[in-house]
Amino acid sequence: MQQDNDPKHSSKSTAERGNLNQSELVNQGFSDAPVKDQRSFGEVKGQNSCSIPCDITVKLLRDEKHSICGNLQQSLLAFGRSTRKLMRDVMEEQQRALDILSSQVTELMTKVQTLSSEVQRSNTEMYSMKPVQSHGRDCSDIKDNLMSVVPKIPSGIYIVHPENTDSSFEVFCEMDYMGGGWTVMQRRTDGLTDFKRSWADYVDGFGHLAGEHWLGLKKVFHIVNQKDTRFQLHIALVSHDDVTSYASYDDFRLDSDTQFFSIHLGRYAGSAGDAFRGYDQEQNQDTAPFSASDVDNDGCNPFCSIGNCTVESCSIHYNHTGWWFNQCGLANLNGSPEDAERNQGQRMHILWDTWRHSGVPYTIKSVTMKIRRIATNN
Ligand SMILES: [Ca+2]
Repeated sequence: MQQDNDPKHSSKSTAERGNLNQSELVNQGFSDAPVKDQRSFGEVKGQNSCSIPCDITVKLLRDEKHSICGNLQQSLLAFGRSTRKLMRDVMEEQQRALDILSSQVTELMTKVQTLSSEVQRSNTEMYSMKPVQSHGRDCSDIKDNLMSVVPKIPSGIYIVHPENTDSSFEVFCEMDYMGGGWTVMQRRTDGLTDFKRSWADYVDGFGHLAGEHWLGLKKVFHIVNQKDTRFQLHIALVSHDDVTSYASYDDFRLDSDTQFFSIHLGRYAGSAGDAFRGYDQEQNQDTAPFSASDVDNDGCNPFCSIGNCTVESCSIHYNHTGWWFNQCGLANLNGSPEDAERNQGQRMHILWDTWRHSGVPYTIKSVTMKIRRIATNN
């Protein structure tokens, strides 16, 4: 009680109360209560004890509030800055990774380009190894020229330059078969080359010389029309059950393109029958002009009756192949070697209808047409 009466003590406790009031008011200051209410609160509570004028307290509190808010704002700003920096760092890191990746891709692309140009270069070198000079006028001429120099002449692709022409071209020469010197003008073995071709293709030739091909009517014309030469034609056939046979003509030549490369054949010899001439004049293809699916010289005008079919175009009837058709006839060596069924009335297969076994035509799986010079007595 005595302590309470001590004015000093009393004033200290008043100050303490004032401090207490201040801290209470600080708590209040964080509330959104209007300043006016705070004043009335201070007035009520500190009517006898408030030593600091209330408006100063309010000002102090307001300043403190502003400083806390300022600090908060600063912290928020700093947080925002550090977040942005973090994001920037992450993005920079990703960009660096991307840069490394893209440079690796570029490096790989360069390597691929180098490799492909390397391959191209070696291919070019391989092709440029082929001789550019012609080896002779045709395969018989090459054989005659090389015979005294080389003990054994290999079969393969040679360059020929027939007499009285301004063109050189590649041909396949068979140097082993029946004495050699054969220029291959057609080969059908595996069905990998498409023989459904236009007139222009049959004139120029197509396929691969080492495999299936048609040398081309123009090139064959140049070879067989050289001065003081005669050519024989040899047709070698193999059946699906590996029986072999042949048909040979002791003279073979073609007319020029203005006569649609009409075929002219000499005497026949062989084991496969003379399918070029057939059994009667109507089937005879000797002297017939060449036909293709887009050039019709087949003698079916307006149409022929083949079996149960009415045929306007033998080429289309025979799977769009080119041949010296005459009312179609019994020969078409440009058919397919595949053992395929007849398709929609079309005849797909290689045809040499005079080659028969017990009256049934052989199914032919491969054929080669080759020509060779005949020694002339002039
Ligand atoms: Ca016709």
